[in-house]
Amino acid sequence: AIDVTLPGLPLPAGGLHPISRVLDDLIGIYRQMGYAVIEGPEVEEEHYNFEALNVPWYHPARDLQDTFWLEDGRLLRTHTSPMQIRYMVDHEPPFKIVVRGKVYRYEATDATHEAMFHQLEGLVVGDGISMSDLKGTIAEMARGLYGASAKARFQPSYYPFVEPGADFAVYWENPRGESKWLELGGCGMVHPNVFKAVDDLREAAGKDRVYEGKTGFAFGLGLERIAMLKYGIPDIRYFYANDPRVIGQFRGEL
Ligand code: TYR
Repeated sequence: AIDVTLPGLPLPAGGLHPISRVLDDLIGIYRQMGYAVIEGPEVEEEHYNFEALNVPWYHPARDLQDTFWLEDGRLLRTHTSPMQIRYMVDHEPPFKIVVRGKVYRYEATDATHEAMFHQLEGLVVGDGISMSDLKGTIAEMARGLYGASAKARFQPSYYPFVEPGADFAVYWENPRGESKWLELGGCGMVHPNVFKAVDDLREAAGKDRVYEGKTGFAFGLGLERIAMLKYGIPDIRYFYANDPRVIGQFRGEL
């Protein structure tokens, strides 16, 4: 006989991958600031991944070693920045967007490098957008991630698609009271050559040139480092090895 009053067995539950969790946190922070969230193609045209972003053929970032090329001349995007171009060709300012997605680099893997990883890219374009708007935005993200006392720091850096450009770090304190500056990503003011490349593409598509004279900022960061630190995951390769001893720890907490 069946005792229908016995409690049932728990159903096996899935769980969100640590990268999904970090992404959800970040997207929540940016939605609160009024950003739209978009995605784009992982197979990309060379022109969008490089030239239109002011990365000429002779730039070291173009080193063929870093890029997965397809036989038809397209490539796996090396960053989410080509979506800056695609979005601006299709939309007029003002706007605030973040782009989420996978990116690919042809390089040896080790504890901190994977051939595929995730980025979140931001782009804000309008009139009179300044570097202090950018800094306030990154500081707001830092507070959203690490609490009200979190700080953000900028250091001058170079990316062809911004001028001036910077790397940003956030001050991070863990529950044990240990703290350090965590380098998260790059950012800067959108380079005029990028706006020009966008207007050229728009003109070729029969659209108005609306970007020359606008101002904007952009930023890009990787999600894996944030997740490694947050969840104490020592090796980036663990995220995608599908080892149940790792991902099983994220079960049942949807
Ligand atoms: N695309 C850069 C990278 O992958 C990150 C970045 C994004 C830097 C936007 C600056 C910027 O404005 O390394």
